[in-house]
Amino acid sequence: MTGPMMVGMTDAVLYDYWRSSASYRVRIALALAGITYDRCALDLLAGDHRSPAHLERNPQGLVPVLEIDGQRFTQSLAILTYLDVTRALGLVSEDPVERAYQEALAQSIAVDLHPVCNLSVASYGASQRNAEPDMRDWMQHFIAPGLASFSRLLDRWSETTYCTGTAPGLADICLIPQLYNARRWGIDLTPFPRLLRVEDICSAHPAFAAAHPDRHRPLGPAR
Ligand SMILES: N[C@@H](CCC(=O)N[C@@H](CS)C(=O)NCC(=O)O)C(=O)O
Repeated sequence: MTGPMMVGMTDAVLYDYWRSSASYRVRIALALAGITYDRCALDLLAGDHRSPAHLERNPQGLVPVLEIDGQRFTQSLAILTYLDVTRALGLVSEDPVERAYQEALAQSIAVDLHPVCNLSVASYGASQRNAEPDMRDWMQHFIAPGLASFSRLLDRWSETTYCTGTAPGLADICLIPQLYNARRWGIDLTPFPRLLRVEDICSAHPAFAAAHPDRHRPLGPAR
């Protein structure tokens, strides 16, 4: 870890990297909210984010991480939503239609554009430059660790039925398609028994069953 951890009478601690755009988003929102914070600067190029201490903060090994209100949050969009709701920042419209369009606009960068440019993805891509491109290797390289991080994040919730409660939630809706995708690429799911139990429960739910790709597969050979 580089850079001093500036301790003072502040409201929060932000673990970030100066050039990280996800961290930059959170710094903007903190400033909009007038929240003072201690900054704990990690050096991504030195691998600080993969240290045991940081993996304890964020099993995904990414920045930003924000400690605030007695909580430790990861994921910049989740943090922005939290700050927006708790500090009334007005970052999105209250009108559901306008809000959906505004979120789509933001997500086009944060959810689609940004991930393919982040350090670990870009480094892996560059390291494969002279190798025969292998889709399966690529998928396995990212999906298995992604599911491992998801599992560790899920440890926050004691096991009930679905990921985070007794009714289907956002996490289930994202997990189930990803498990389907993992199987497609031959990823061994046995290290994730809890995810498989959630999958069993979701499979029995009519909404998940109705949405399964096999119910929507075009006629003819799979492509
Ligand atoms: N979706 C996450 C993405 C976080 C992310 O990718 N952070 C980058 C810096 S912008 C990072 O930590 N990269 C380290 C790596 O790729 O190994 C968020 O919005 O917080």
